[in-house]
Amino acid sequence: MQKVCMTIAGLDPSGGAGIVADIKTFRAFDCFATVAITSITFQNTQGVFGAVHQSAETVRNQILPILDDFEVSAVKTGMLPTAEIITEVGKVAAEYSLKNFVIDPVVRSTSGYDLIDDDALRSLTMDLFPIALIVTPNIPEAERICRIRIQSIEDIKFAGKEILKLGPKSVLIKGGHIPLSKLPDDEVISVDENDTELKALDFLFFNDTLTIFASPYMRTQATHGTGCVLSSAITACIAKGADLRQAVLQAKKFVTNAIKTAPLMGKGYSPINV
Ligand code: PXL
Repeated sequence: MQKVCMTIAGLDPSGGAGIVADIKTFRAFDCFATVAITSITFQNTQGVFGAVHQSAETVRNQILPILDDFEVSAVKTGMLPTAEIITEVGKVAAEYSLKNFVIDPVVRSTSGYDLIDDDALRSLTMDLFPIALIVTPNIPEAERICRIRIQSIEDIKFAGKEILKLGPKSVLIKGGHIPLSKLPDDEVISVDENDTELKALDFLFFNDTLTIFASPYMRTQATHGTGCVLSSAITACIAKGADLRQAVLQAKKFVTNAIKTAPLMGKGYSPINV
């Protein structure tokens, strides 16, 4: 039986990120995709030019009929632009005892557009992080959440522990923004056998253990949607019963391959190949 996943996220009409990327990813993992749109953004591979956000009510009204009807095995959130939407998602999650809750704390687009205001970020960390199975910030997001600069593996370890204190069961800090040539001493799981010098390292903090996932660092313009695809791949794997480490490993393999095989499209950051 196909598992049902839900994404609560923004619409990127150009198809590279947001709910379109999530739907394609759920499908690639043989899950059934359901969605609630939080915002309609205006963008292409070159930039984000604006957005019209939904209200708390319209987000709730999209989600409830689905939860009343389907057994939803896992839920992910992407762009949650306002505090009122976040509070509402928290209420719905409590009312329906939503489990397997994956939070991609989307803060800014690849091209540098702020997708969430400060009030919303506060509400995200206070109201939603405590119910998350996993939170998946990249380096700039972890910096904004912890209000620190991250320049080393020590900084990443500090940030991981700080974010864990906000209440999620686990944290995955995606290190792709700082290519590293030297691997740390901790356990490292290699995602690709064709290892290169530079690594993109992702750091999973879970159950008092740090697991580091290494993949070759790829210099490419094809990065649009990587965060959305990774978190929805994790969501799908969790829905299908994988444990957290397995889910992250499979999701990371999927994203690495999607970056590697992406055809260059548009004039800016190409969508990855889902
Ligand atoms: O990749 C972050 C992201 C998430 N969701 C939506 C987006 C973007 C980046 O542009 O547009 C809707």
